[in-house]
Amino acid sequence: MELKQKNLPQLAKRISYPNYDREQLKTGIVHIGVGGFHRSHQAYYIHKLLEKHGNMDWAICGVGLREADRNMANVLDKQDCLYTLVTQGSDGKVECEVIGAITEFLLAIESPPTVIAKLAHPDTKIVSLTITEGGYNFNPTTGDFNFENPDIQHDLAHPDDPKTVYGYLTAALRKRRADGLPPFTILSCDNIQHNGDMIRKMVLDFAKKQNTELAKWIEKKVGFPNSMVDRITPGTSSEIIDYLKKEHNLEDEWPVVCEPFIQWVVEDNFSNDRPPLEKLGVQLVPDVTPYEKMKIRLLNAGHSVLGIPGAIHGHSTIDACMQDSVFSKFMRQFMDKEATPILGEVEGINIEEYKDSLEERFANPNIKDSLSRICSESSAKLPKFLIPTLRENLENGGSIEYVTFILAAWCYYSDKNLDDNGATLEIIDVQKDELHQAAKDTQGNWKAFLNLSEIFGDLIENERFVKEYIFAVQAIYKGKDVRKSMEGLL
Ligand code: CS2
Repeated sequence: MELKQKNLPQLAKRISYPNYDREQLKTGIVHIGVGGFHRSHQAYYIHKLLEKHGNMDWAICGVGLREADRNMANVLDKQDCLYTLVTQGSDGKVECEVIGAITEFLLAIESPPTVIAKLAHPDTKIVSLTITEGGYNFNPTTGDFNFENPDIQHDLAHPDDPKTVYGYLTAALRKRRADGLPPFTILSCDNIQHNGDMIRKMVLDFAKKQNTELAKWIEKKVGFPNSMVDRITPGTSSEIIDYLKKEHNLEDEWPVVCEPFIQWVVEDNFSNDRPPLEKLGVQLVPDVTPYEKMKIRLLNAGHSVLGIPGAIHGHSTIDACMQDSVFSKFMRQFMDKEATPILGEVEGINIEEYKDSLEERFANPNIKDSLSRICSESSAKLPKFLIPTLRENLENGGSIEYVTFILAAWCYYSDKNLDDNGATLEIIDVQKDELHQAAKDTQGNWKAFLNLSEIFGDLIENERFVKEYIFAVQAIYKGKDVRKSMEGLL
């Protein structure tokens, strides 16, 4: 049976589906960047709101800005924007729910004016984003907005026919202002510390170039709450599509798998109405800083710490790394010795328990979170997840050997494209070629990779770090066994 609104009543009892009238919903949220994570996290919270609290104003309209979003557009179009969320517990418990919170999806390249009109519609109160760590268009060394990006140049020249998120947001805000409407809140849900402050700075930098009056209005009126989001969501595998077909006679072309754990901590700084998120267990706090730092520096960093050497060793998933005691010990020591000392107190959270819970979540054998997903776009992730920890420890005289080892392993990974068994590694990174170029001279010049100043800044001038880095990179290249080199640090 195809997943469609009209077929829902025929679903097997074991699958729950929206009990609310989707026809009656209003779109309060436009979300840019609908992938697995948005569908397992924010859309799930909103689904619960619609289901339990009968609040009909908060349906989501998804927007895809890239050609690559066409698949999502096609699938959601066929399935009345419905999809199945399959929650996999570590005890083998599986829960399947059809989520109905997304009611519309717009592929921006098909019709920019339709997207601008949707964003500028009076019902739209929030524009949320998951555009990935690399999607913010800033120069990692200076932190400034990158005006050299040709799409940005295009958007400045064609304000009514934009391509980038900045072009869309400002076009819609301009229209709202002209129409006498209040602005929407811009809510970033990416794994970037101070994600709200970051998107605010970028939007304002862009808007100032375009229209100073508009920029002033945005500065005064638009709320950009910082938020911390969390739910491990691996890529969708063909196994799960087959499972739904076989077990439940349900044909869903793009279901989402996730873990049971879910968390959202948001600053209560909305410039327009917001849904009563507190009723759903979302934590609304005055300052999200300690939570986001804790999550990014432990969970996201922990993923990269397992993922990069794990891929080189030949592991294929995070849970496989966790079953390997060298990897799980290495990760815990990284957390204990390098990440924890710089975190400080997090109100209401016991960091030791938090780390224990991360170990359990990572070890969930039913979440086959692939290392190719974890290692993808490391050039955008590591400057957010790991390098700040290194810098802070360099400043404080703290331990740096674990982070440094991972950066050295990343060099090897970018250079060789091979795992320790000789199998080719699939590297997914927009900077793949630059990374390879920098890494390939390592054996003639052990520091070569550190010349990537966009990523490493001035670290190549730090004597203590460079010494540690050369030690690690030589051990990895000469030892030809990354696992053994890790063992040497335990
Ligand atoms: C992962 C995240 O992309 C990554 O490297 O660490 O996607 C992680 O699974 C989520 O942030 C969990 O909330």
